[in-house]
Amino acid sequence: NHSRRYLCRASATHDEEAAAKAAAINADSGVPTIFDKIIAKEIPSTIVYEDDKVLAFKDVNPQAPVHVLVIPKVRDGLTQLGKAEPRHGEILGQLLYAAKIVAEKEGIVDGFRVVINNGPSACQSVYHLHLHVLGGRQMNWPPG
Ligand code: TR5
Repeated sequence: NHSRRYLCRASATHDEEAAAKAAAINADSGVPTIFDKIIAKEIPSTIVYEDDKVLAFKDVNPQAPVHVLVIPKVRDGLTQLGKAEPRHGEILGQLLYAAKIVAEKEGIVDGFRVVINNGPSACQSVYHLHLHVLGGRQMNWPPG
């Protein structure tokens, strides 16, 4: 449905029209993203956890007192969860386990939320799979 409007909050503006355009521009094109530069440490980030397969760093625009992104160091086609294939099973498990380690390190293991935004209608803006680990406040339900 190409006439659909995506009501995602853009980082630079809250204007809905600009956000809709940003969502369309950010649709999955398979090109490298800003996260590759974070993995390569060409762009600084506050790393919370790292191993050979996974990197976890603080979100630059936090939506909760704790907001950490957990990403695979090698994207291997995982621009979004919807592109997952059987070969991705191991890294998907490693990402989820890393989310738990992050929650422990950040002191929120008793109450935290893990979110994956998949595609424009879920307001995905970076097309390199990432788990949001959120906590440090009461999380509400349903999410927006
Ligand atoms: O919207 P989705 O689910 O795709 O999540 C992407 C997340 O990446 C957002 O929560 C952004 O705030 C976050 N983000 C974007 C950039 C960035 C970042 N987190 C840490 N460091 C960042 N840098 C250096 N640059 C970004 N463009």
